[in-house]
Amino acid sequence: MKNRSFMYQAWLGDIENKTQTFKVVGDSTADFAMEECKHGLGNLATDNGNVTVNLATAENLPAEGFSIVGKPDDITITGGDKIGLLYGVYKFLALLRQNIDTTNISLNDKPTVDKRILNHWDNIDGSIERGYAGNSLFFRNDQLHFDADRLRDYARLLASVGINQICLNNVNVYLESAKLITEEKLPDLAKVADIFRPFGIRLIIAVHFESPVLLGGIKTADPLDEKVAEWWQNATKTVYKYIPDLVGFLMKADSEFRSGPASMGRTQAEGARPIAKALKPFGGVIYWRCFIYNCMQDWRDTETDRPKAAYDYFYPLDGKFEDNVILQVKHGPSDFQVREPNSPLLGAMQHTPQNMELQITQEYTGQQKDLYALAVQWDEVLEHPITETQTTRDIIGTDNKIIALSAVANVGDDENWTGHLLAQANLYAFARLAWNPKQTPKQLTQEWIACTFGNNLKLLEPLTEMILQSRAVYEKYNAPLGIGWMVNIHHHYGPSVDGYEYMKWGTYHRADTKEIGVDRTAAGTGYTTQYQPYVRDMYENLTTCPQDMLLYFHRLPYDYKLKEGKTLIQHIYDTHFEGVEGVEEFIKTWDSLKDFMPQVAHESVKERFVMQLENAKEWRDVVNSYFFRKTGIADEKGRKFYL
Ligand code: GCW
Repeated sequence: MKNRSFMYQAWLGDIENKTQTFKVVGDSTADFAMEECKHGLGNLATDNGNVTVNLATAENLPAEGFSIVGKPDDITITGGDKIGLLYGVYKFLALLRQNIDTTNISLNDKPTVDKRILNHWDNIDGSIERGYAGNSLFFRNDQLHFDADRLRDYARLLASVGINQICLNNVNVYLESAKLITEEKLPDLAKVADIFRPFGIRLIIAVHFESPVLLGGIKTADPLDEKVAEWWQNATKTVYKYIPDLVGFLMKADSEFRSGPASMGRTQAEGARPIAKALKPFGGVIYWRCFIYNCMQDWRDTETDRPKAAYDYFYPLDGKFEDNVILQVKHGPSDFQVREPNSPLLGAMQHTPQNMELQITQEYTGQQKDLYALAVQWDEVLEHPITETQTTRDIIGTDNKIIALSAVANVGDDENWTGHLLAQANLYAFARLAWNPKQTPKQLTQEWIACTFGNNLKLLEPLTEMILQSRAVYEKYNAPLGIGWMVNIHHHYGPSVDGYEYMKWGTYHRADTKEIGVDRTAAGTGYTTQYQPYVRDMYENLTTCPQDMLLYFHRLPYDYKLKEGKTLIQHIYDTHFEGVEGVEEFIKTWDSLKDFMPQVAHESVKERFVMQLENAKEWRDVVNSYFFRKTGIADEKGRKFYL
């Protein structure tokens, strides 16, 4: 069972501590925290343990915050409230897991952001949109369907890293999932809420804009129609009867064939209003997604530029939303690509709170077959400037512009939760960043490794290094210099340079025999002008535009000389060879780590690396051959291209 529990429990697995046993005691507020503490300690928790663990709450600490004070024979964990205490307990267990001495320890912690959210894209039939780790933990055959024990483990896993809100159903809501806000499905949904509640995790429900029509039989979903407003009020009342602590709703409207206010000639602010008003008496919020663009573009149309869309739609509406509407903005203006700038909408609005959306599930980043350290990418997202003196990280926090962080989950019912065992590090990193966005990718990666595999330096150092490099390696064999896409259509795994080039989704690289890239400067599509002056100028200017985003902002000839003196085309050839070599190195490193973990863990990751190597080679060969044929420019190193 040890191996299974290793895979299943992830970083909350068994603690081996040879010198200490623990007697857990607590005041009346500590009941659940005590249970969790004993559960985490396993055999080390006994009635006559040599270290006493005292659990209590105290009003002088902030909500969700905690302190841990250690003495040789006793540890006192105090929470600002029950949940803070629970977080303190998990922190203590994590310290033990990492073999960190808790004698004489003294620490205080509290979250920077009070809305730390996971969005599942689970369909009610049990499948998962962009899911790479099995089927849904929550749904089957148009019903809620779950293993309560496993859900409790999942709740524990999430609470142990501080997640406190979760949306179970996909933002693409269809008829059956629309019914989650009706009496037909609410009793079962309430059971899930009951499982998550003691862990401090509250539910969000993704809703359908046309609900009044689909579920209420009303002729229109026009947000200005009184019957529509009344319908939302009644529906919301019913929902809160079953789940009184529901966070609120999540809406994807007017996006990728989902209906919304625009189709009725209304603005997004008008569209959100009746729903926001219905939620208000219950303290509920609505997360309103900003992922809106024209997905019916003609590739010959060079005026329309997809990255401009969200800003164009939403910026003029600043101040027009109800105060319980939180705009959910994807971090980049494209769509979770390997490399893109931050959305100019982030931080631009003065009167409208925002929720920055990240994607943990690896849709464009290797689909949990390829290793990809999202923490590295997110660090860049957080460092992205808003002005000369302010970064995105600076505007995150409960009293700031970005008041919430959310991410699309990478979890399914696979034994190890995430398909690729090492992809757990991404889930871990997101949650810890939502708790404290100041943590570095290295800290987060090391912590996850130490919690999962132990802190033997012979494992910790090479594995940390490998994980941290994985983003760069993946990027090398993918679409070059920030141009994005070039993936197989629909499923988005593997290369197809022209896959989306002539389709309607607005994602064009526009490569011809001479040039590649999109001119998004003021002289081009004008996208750069959506940024504040400092950022606009940085991207506008070829010499200050970060090299890895050159083709996102500029259209350049293949013989354009990059900073290091290489031509653009040679850079493409070289990086694609280097990417494959990087994966070969990973495999060597991984092979050398065999003795530091259960066989089952080692083998499962090895299988993924074999797939990754195939993928990297295919990218190398397809991309290099494509550009060689298109340009006729030979590789300076005379290497053979496969195709
Ligand atoms: O680009 C798309 C993804 C869709 C997803 C959408 C979104 C849930 O390919 O699968 O739909 O983004 O974020 O709404």
